[in-house]
Amino acid sequence: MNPDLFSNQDQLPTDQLGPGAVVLRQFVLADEVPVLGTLRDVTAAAPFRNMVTPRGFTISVAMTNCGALGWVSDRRGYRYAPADPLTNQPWPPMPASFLQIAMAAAAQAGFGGFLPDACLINRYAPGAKLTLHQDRDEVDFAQPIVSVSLGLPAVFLFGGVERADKVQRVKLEHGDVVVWGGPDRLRYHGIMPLKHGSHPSLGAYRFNLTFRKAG
Ligand code: MD6
Ligand code: FE
Repeated sequence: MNPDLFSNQDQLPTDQLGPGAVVLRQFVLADEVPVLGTLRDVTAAAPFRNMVTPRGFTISVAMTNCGALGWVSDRRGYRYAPADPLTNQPWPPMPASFLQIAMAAAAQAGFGGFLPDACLINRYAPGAKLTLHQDRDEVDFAQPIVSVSLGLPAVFLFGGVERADKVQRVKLEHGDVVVWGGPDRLRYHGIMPLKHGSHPSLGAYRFNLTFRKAG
């Protein structure tokens, strides 16, 4: 890692996690108020729910989506779907402010022209975790992923392309954005169990927005 490396463009620190993976520290802090308001509106329209895995385990992270496609998991498998299975209605549209952040972060990380059609919204309560996994339900692995952290801090686990590869531990805080793609697109990753705490605007939760070009 390269702590305290400052980008020319916005003077915010960045950490390079790999040739195609970077943490843009505090990237959304300037937009925090509108983003949090929009997050509330979206999650009122499509509430958080705990999905089950194909094997029948309940995922500890509560999830919802916005955009043309939403990531869903149930006994039939993992996939992207155009409608919320709770209502059979389309997911809430991708808010312009979300799209703008995702496109700007991708461009700053060297992935110009990123146009996400899916935003998975994760909510972690204390103890919630995400075990090591690869993101491979998308059609085009040439497209990067943009991941926005809000609320309580978490430890992001960043492994290699094999499950048994050594894992880096990276603290992600409110406003940080991880962009990854290219040679790092299929690296294993996860989130350690969330620690208790209270964030001034988001309380006892961590939220994560993950933007993808899914279809
Ligand atoms: C999270 N993130 O940060 C979980 N996946 O809550 C992910 O699983 C993830 O941050 C792909 C790319 C970036 C990510
Ligand atoms: Fe992931």
